[in-house]
Amino acid sequence: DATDQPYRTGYHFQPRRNWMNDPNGPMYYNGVYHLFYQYNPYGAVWGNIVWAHSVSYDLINWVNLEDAIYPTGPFDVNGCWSGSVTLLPGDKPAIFYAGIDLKNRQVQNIALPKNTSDPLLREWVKSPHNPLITPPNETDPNFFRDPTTAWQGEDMAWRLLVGSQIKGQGTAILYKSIDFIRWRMIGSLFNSMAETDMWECPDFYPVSTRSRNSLETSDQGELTKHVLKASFNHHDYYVLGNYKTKTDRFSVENDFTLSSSGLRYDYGKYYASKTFYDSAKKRRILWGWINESDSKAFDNKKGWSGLQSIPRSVLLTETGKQLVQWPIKEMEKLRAKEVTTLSKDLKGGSVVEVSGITAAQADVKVSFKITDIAKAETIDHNSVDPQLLCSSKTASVRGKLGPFGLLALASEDLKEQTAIYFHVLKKHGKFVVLMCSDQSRSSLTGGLDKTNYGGFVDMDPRHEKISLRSSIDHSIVESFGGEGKTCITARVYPSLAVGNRARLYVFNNGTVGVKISRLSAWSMRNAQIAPISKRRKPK
Ligand code: DQQ
Repeated sequence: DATDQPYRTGYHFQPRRNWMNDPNGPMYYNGVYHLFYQYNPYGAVWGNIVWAHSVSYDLINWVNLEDAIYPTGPFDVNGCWSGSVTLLPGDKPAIFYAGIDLKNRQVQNIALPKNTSDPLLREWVKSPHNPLITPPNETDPNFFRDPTTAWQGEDMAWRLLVGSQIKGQGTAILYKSIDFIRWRMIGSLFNSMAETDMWECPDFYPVSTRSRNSLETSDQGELTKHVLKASFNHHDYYVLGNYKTKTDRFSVENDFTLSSSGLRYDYGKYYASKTFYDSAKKRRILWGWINESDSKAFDNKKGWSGLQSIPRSVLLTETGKQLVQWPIKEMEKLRAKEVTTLSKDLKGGSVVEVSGITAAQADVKVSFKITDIAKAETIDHNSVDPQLLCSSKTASVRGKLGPFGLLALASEDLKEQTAIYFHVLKKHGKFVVLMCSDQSRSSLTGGLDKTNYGGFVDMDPRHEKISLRSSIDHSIVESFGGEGKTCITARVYPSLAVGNRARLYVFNNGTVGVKISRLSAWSMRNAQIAPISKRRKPK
């Protein structure tokens, strides 16, 4: 009931109760989308980890099935951690996952469908060869997990990566196999100069440099780049580079950059993500785990913890320098009532309500036109970390060209608000667009993590409109700046701006006016997530 559970979402994927973390082995198979995820069947905190399993025809509405993978043998008795699906020739899905074995070592195991003619693939059988990959001597057995989807080279051999840490440095180890059973270690795929924690949940896939087509994981056309994503230090970082299976060498264009001026999928809360190739719609889809920013005690009280992001399609930008992400088209089926404003001046110092929609469960798109760019404030210090800039230039600090944007999940008196906004600044003679998500006033409740997030949007505000899409869903706001070039996700727990008391505003707290070219906002319907049909009895 919504009054008891004001923070449960309407159109994000979440189980009915308990803890959820990483998305695992997403796939499209025989007309059905599958999502597995790290799940604690017995509580709202991390522990007792199994692979829960849900299926969907449209990636929006889901049916929860029985847990697919849970501890059964010495190779996974202490937990079934993250992993991926590979579609083997003859269209046979194989799950590769990290098992925590009897000695608490991390080992890599396989599970196969019991019966591939079951359209829902409800039962999975562990391979008699488990464990297939055990930690090599040079790695700590506590840092060896999260196998990727495997890809096939020109030599027909399979490759996959396992996340790891060697001598205190995060890395991904490449393995090769002819038969998908015996795996040989090749070595680190790439040695980063960035000093990081262990690389969790690596993901490695090709993107086309030419078209808006997506590529299957083994695709090796000429016009491709490869994306390597790794999760560490609380974020999902990626690099782009060239990779060919002939040499298995990955030559990168950039290195992981720890500051928020580097490439990240999302500059807010977003972790342990994974992509898959959707052969039905020929696109690559990204799922990410959005964790809570409240306390464990609060999670126990509400009985659940963790969301999945809206599935996003991923492509390379036209410049080829970064990725763009966009909520999958199917999301728009949930749009109900729409309100639209065209060509409107937004004077400096104004706050205008967007009324007529359900502001706690909405989708909003707005684009701003800058008419007086000469007024942009200059920032000339050398190292500008956008996230730090956003924590000093909050939504309530008066600027010049900015802050302007949206106040989501706001109370009528504006005491509570999650502000997603832009600043146009001049840095070393060039115009830059800063995007921020300011949680500092998101709730009157104490004990919450209200860190502000930020990133730059790679665009030219002299010629392009500055666009923002925010998908608002009770306790989550996923924002896409510059048509998906810069994404920021926030988790918030307002105390006043709850349910039909929540409001949405467009604001400009700069001294200079900007123009709203177009603003459209929609009420969003609920996605259907049907209850579990049958679950194993608690231990
Ligand atoms: N979560 C899993 C691990 C992974 C981590 C355990 C990332 O396999 O490294 O639940 O959130």
